[in-house]
Amino acid sequence: MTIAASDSAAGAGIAADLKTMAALGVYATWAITAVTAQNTHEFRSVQALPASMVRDQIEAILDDLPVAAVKTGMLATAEIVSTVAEIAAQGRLPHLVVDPVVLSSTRRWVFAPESVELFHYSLVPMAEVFTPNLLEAAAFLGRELHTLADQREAAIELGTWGAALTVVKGGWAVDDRREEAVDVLWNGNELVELPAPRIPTANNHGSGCSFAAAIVAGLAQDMTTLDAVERAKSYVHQAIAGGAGWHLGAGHGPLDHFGWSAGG
Ligand code: PXL
Repeated sequence: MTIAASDSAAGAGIAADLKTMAALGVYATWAITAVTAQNTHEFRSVQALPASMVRDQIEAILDDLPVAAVKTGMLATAEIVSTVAEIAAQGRLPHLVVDPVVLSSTRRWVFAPESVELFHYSLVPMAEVFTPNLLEAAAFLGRELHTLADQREAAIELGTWGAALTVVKGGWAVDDRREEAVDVLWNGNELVELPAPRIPTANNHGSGCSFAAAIVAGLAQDMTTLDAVERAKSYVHQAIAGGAGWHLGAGHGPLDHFGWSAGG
């Protein structure tokens, strides 16, 4: 299940989640938190649903379907964050992956500022995996992150928020590793770095959503957390490579979700 918002251009949000989960062989359900009006270069408006409607969707799914893993994406209001955290605290959201959607790839703020505390103290402690990108990590920590060393420190500090595994994604490059996208993983004990060559393309809209959705798919398939993250990295790398030459819209186009193969 994904708890996230719709993107009218179908590059990010629930569309990215559904395509990713379908490509990796799991059945996706969703609870929609908000509707956004956007295309590949403009984020025009957003309308959140009432938190009670988000709760209704989540409970309708949980009361009927065998939910194996859950992802959160854009949780448009503080009320929605606290509703989701409350359901998680009841132990009803297995293998929870929290992708903190703070900024879209068009750099527009899509996060309720008062949600930061709720994330820190209520939602992230329930998470198996927490996946901020560099900009989100910087926003959460209140300082800029410029180097791979900064990124490592950020993973360790955000790890204290309580997720079993914290992944600070390297899609927004640090200054000293421009040619690679290095994801830094911290499990409270050791740091693991997953590098991938950076693909020169503007078609990266929805890459963060797709990464978290791919992790959820792996957890639903009983993979270990590390295996699920490694496969997600490979999946997103291939999906970006597959769509790199596409010309869809004037801005950040989508990924190719369906060209993936397990062998690379
Ligand atoms: O990529 C983050 C994201 C998540 N969810 C929705 C979005 C975006 C970015 O634009 O629109 C709905």
